[in-house]
Amino acid sequence: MDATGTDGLSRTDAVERDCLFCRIARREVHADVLFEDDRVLAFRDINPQAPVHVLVIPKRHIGSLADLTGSDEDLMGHTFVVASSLASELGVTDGFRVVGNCGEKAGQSVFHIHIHLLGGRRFGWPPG
Ligand code: DGP
Repeated sequence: MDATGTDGLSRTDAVERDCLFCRIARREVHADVLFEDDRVLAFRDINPQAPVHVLVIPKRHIGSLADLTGSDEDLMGHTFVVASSLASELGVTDGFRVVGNCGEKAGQSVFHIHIHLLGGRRFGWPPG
């Protein structure tokens, strides 16, 4: 059990209340949702970097890839399978990229774990 703040919420509850992607998962913030089930949500990125740019998130709050533990294996496996299915549905299986930015130094700006599904154009390597 973590500490309770002056608002009576635990630190974890306060993080989940304020987290942008938790708020999208609760449908408090609008997003163009392409897929949803009990564990995962997929929606179009607000600032697309390719003709297809979808974010796939577990609904449960996990801050980043660095926070994963063995108990997240099924959930993250499912998240990748959803990304793969969406790549097929969106017609980009001839070439797509899945990206996970972990930490501010690697470009992570929203601290709720997500994978970017990018497709519909040619990609360079190495990434910037
Ligand atoms: P990253 O920088 O890897 O943490 O990716 C976060 C992505 O989230 C970034 O590509 C832009 C996207 N994003 C930020 N705010 C919103 C929002 O309110 N709605 C949607 N759909 N995407 C957002």
